[in-house]
Amino acid sequence: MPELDAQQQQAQQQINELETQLKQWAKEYYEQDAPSVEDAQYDRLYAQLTALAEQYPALIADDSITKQVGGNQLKDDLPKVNHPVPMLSLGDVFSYDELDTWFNTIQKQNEQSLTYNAELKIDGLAISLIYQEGQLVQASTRGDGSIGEDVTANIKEIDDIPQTLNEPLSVEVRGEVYMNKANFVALNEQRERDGLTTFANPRNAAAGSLRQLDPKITKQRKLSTFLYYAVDPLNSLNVTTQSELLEKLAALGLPTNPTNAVVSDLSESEAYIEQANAKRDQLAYGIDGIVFKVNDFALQNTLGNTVKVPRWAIAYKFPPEEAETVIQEITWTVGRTGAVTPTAIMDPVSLAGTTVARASLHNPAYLTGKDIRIGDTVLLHKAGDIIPEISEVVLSKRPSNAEPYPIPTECPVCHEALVHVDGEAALRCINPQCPAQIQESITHFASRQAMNIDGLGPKIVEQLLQRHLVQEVSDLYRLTFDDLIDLNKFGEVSANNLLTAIDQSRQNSVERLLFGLGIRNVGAKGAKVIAKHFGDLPTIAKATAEEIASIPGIGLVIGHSIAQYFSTPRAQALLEDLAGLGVNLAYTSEPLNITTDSIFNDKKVVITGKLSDMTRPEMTEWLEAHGATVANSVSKKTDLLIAGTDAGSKLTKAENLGVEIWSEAQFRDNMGE
Ligand code: 1X8
Repeated sequence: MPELDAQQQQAQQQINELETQLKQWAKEYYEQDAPSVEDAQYDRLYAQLTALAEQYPALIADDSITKQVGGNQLKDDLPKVNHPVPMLSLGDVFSYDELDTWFNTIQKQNEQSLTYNAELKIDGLAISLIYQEGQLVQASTRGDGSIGEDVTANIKEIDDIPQTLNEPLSVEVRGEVYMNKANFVALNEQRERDGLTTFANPRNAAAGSLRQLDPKITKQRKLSTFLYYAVDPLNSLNVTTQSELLEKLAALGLPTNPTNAVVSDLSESEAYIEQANAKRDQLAYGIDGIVFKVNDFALQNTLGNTVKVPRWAIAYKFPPEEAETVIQEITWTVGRTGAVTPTAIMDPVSLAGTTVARASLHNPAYLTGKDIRIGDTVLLHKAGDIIPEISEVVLSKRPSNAEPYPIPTECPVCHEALVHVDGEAALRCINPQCPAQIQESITHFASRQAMNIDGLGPKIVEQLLQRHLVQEVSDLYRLTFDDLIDLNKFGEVSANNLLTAIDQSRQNSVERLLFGLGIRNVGAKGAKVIAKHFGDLPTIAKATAEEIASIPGIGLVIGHSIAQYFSTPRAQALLEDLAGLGVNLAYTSEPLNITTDSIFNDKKVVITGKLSDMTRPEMTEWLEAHGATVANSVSKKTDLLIAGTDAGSKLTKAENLGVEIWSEAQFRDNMGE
């Protein structure tokens, strides 16, 4: 290769950087169905790269992302199918000027004036359906354009795709499978509750729901479809234009999008775009642009395709819906597990149909990564058209006195020092007396597997705390009839019932109390083994970590947790207090064999993602203590994947293999089982 001059060298470096970034994003988008950036940002960088490629073609490598068809990577596990007629992507334009240029290029190649069919560009994933003599025989994804994935079984679970056409025709039709906005929001809410990673947008949710091995999942996810293309429509369906094709597809019983129009010039196209954009927020599904297609199929054939895209169609991409606003404040809330999370409070601004004044900043690393400061002007977008998120800080508008935001060192509620547990994104308040957590710990104390105090749920605990009737679990044993009768919705009967339930819990065998104290890593079963071994709580409280860990099935992690807990004056005082209140501190239950009794016994478990309740070594130790084998990679033999936040390829693989997947919260819930 000849020497590059300084300018070429600079261009080469820029090209390399763009290629690396774009390939990373493409991998996240196509392979993992989990993009880390908005489409618009990808498009922006991609446009920079194609501009450089035009200027310096010699600097573009053969494996450049600009030379790859489709771009989709294939998942290993789904069977492959060939697309004899490649499934192409679309060229795109981002302004009316560029659209006009495209119209002119097409017009130049033709004598007569022509028309275009304008259609909505659906935010979904491309599929191909093959019908033989009217029967659906194969369904596949685009894949890399030439080879896709066989998703026939999954597609059959999509309600609006008919297994049989209204006529016994043989035809390959193509279109878009998508998830409507309401289902997308509901799915993400459910996944959040389950502690699973959420999908970035409806397209990824649709892809994740279709590109996996279990048709039952596809069925649950409630996907929908619009079809808009047929292979060789002149012969297979006897239609001559795109607008006729859409009518024919509908007549065959296939789902088509009703919003399409024939246009003949730029001004009609602009009108269609404006109309579509105006009703975009009211549509049940996400769209990200408008597709214009030369309407006449004979003309389409004359124009043909480039390697990557058809010459007879173009996608006009909507400018990203963005709004600018100013950060007023960053607030911090203490969650159930003590995780302290930041929220940006902003000047209210209208964005994609709603007024937005808050956006989650997820965790301190996110906040510092984006270097968001109070007074900063930021660009907001809605992830998946729905969830407000900060795209970027407008640095040119940063006030000169804006300081980097100091990550709090104290809990906003109790002012104790916050900790950053190794390997965790979350910042945590570990003060057991933090009011935000006391409510949780008292509720836990009363729960069925702990002290089993019937009728003492979170709502009542909240009232007891608000009225300062209870500050510590031992205070429950000081409650009187007069305290309770004043609570909301309490009468004589409920007050007496609760008092009786509290009183009865005094007699519990001590493993319930040991579990109920909420010591980290101590589950109901572990508590029972330890209680049985030592006989009573005062003896446990004096035991060293090593002594506790010497019990079969109990490791050092649990040993240290317990020893540390009882080393504090507060725990010592609590113990004395409870004893004085007549709470039983002795073991009175029947024996129990932990390891073989555990549901984790003989199970192959893999841990992935960021954990917040315990560290990975702690979880591993606990699992091993309960008879499980903890492995590093997911395979068909894996029984269970425990996925923290930001889980990546292991989660995808487990989903594909149908391996049982638990969130960290589900794991915690089962530690006592
Ligand atoms: C992609 C899409 C097309 C249409 C709608 N939504 C899409 N995502 C359409 O033609 N109505 S065409 C297309 C493609 O060719 N890659």
